[in-house]
Amino acid sequence: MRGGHERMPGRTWMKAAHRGYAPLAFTVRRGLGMRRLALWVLIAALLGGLMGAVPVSTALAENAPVVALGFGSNGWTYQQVAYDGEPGFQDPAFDDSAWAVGQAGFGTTDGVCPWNNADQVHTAWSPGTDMLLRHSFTLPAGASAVHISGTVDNNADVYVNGTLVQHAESGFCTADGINADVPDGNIGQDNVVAIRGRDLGSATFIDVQITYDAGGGGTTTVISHSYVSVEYIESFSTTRCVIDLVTHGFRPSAANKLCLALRGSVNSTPPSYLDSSNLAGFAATKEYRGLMRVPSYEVTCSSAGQVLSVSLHDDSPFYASLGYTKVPIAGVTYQPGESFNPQDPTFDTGTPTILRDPDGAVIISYRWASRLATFERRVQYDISGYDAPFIWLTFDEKIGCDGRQAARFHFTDFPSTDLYINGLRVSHDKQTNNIAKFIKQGGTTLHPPGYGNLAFPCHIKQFDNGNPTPVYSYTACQDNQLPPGAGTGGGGNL
Ligand SMILES: [Ca+2]
Repeated sequence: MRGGHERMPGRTWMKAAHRGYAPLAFTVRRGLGMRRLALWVLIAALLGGLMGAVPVSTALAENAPVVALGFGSNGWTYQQVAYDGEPGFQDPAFDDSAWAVGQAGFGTTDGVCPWNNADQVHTAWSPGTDMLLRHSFTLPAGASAVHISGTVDNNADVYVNGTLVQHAESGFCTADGINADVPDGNIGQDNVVAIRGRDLGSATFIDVQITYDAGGGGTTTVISHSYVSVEYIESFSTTRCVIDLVTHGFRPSAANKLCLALRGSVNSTPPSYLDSSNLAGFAATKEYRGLMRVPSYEVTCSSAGQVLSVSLHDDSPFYASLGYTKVPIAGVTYQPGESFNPQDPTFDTGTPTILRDPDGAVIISYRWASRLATFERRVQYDISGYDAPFIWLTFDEKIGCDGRQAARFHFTDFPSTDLYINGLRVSHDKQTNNIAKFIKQGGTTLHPPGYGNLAFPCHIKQFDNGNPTPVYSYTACQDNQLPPGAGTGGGGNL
């Protein structure tokens, strides 16, 4: 399965995950045991496809400063002048070819201050003069937070690329008086530091180092899109429902009761825009059977294309709800949908799985399954002899260090499902009219809460790079056919 995650042309990108779906594409005629096996195969295949992947730390690593020019460096060009001599020496283009070249620190070795000794002073600087120093230094692309630190006796004007970044007055034997942050806008790859050290008498000394933050050095950041899915029951024809049920073997009285109850639990239509700004408000209406929001993530990659970290880009975290059964008795009440987690703990965990793929990508996955509230489910069973199946949705997203993104949704054909990207509704799949088929998927055994049958797989939709038009859209359940390419790794290019 690893092969499916290697860097490859779009069509087969993350095809291993697609193969993982294939075993779920079974037919109505297969039994419960086969369906459970198929689901197990699905999950095993998905996990198998991610073998070698490891959890990603959600904390950005702190990067230690990198030394661009150390204390005691060689290669300084220098000239000792009278106070204010050689104006313009700080210009990067200044011609210092006639200057001497020496090693820092510069100063006296008379032992006046702790650094006035031959260990730290390598080039002489006479008291009562200005010491002009120049040194070039190179930074990698993406370097930031350049910092100059050091000690001077007595004063110093510090320039980077001709711009004054600090005027230091250190007094007498004061260490670390040079402490300058260089604005990122002042630096490039090739830079010149120029310093006018000024001594006011007695001992002299100056030595500095230059550091930078390589945290951004060569790294790239990919911001993922956010996604929302909503399941809800749309209005439908009760007559057509009854005909469908009776045609499929339900007693007319049972068909009538079931269709009326279902008709009474129709939800309002979800908003056309749904994102973090209005998600909580919509969630509070309880007018849905399932609701999930996958937030935007920030993926930082090394220059070599490997994921360094994943963090939440949004101010809103991941959200998932199993929705509510709307019960129109004595007004309207909303009963929480049943979770599939007791039967399969990989569902409804509340937290998406975030894995780092060896090919330089992040895979974010979540799956939930929800069923009629327990009491209402027992009522349905008493009326019809069928338990209710779990509706479900699986979400898999791949965010590549190369900037490519893909998100795939796999979900049932009942109820209706709307999908949103960055708040905008991009997809609407109306619930099937074949309600009898859906109900029968629950099987003729009344299961305990949290256990039972998953509804059949149906819709597969994949969106690439936030594009509202799916690159892959397939409905397999209407005629119980396999998706194209199922079992061969074909299909979409997640
Ligand atoms: Ca002095």
